[in-house]
Amino acid sequence: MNTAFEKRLTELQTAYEQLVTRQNGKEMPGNGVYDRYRHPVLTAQHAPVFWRYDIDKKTNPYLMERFGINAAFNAGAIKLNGKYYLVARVEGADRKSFFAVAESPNGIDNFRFWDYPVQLPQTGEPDTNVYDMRLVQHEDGWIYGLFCTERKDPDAPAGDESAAIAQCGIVRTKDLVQWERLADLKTKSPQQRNVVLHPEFVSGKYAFYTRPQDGFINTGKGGGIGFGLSACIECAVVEEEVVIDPKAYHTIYEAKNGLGPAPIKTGKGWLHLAHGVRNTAAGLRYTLYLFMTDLHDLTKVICKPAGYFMAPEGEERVGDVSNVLFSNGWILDDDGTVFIYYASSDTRMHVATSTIDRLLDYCLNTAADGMTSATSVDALISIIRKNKEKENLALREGAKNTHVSA
Ligand code: M1P
Repeated sequence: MNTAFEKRLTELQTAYEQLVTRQNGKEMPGNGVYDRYRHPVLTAQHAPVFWRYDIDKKTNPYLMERFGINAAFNAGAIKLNGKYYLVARVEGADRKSFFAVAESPNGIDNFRFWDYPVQLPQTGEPDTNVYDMRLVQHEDGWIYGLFCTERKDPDAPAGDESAAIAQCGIVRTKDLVQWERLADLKTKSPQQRNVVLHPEFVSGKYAFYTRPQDGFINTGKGGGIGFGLSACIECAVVEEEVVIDPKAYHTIYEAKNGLGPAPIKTGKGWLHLAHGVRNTAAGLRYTLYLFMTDLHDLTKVICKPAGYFMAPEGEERVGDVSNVLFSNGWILDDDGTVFIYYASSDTRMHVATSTIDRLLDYCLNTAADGMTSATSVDALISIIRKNKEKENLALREGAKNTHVSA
């Protein structure tokens, strides 16, 4: 007999299947640098029915949601054995984030969460909340996951229930199934978020990109993307952080910035994706930008186009923390395609695709920020002038040809 329970279950399962099998397509015409896609690739609704519901008529006769999922965002990304994986920050209705692996055959749609979320091993000091894993296939043979571990600030004044300490947790795996927890990264900074492991050894050491900051939200005197080395990964310590990409007045990263995924090695330098934050009357605005560092001197920025590479658009602008784009995962495919996984407004995951050639062209041939309105106008005028000269030349050629044929 098809009871209300069974009918509702069928409806839930049908809606889920429709969502996870929905085909994605490029939004045309794009800007030539990258292509956005019509649908998000991962959302709270991608959580399987058997996560959210106790599917038992006896214990859940109304088939109510027993575990609410609020959001799926800020995912690390990796391709393994021909499949595309996101290790997403899944946030429950209880505000706790955890990691869950979602798998797709093509990187742009059909992402499905694995049956179980990651059961993250703990250190002696348990995490209250964990988020934003950066996955790195390191040349030492391990896949590392660096993430933010957050715990209540023990020095918070009585009554302050929001002061927290953020630090960098480290796990490693070979298969995204078994995870080994290592000691948290130690640096001199009171707070660390957005820490990324460089994929290669540097002078025989592990190299970290950091984001030193004084407060949980505000960077204070700290901030900027830092860089430092550690001889050991099992008990990683960065004694000295050099800021390689500082925050700067009147830019899209004037309040703070942070590295996204691990950089991609190219023939022309290391390609980096980062987020920049500025303050506005409507609150913080997070956008994404690209820059490159020297192949041999990782602390030397060799090019950095002005402004943002991607900013929130349309529905991306709205969510739990509106006006935010954040990325901590990208995949370089064998054919040169780059899958850029980004989250919008701390709510959902999207993909944009480009190619390594296009991203290099963008980085190497887009004007840097001249830091004043006048230099921006100069940059614009040089493009207009070039186009006008070409247009005039074409008109002159056309007139000549008409003259000759007449
Ligand atoms: O809410 C926007 C982002 O805020 C933080 O990033 P940052 O440390 O650069 O300010 C992180 O909590 C991130 O998860 C979040 O998306």
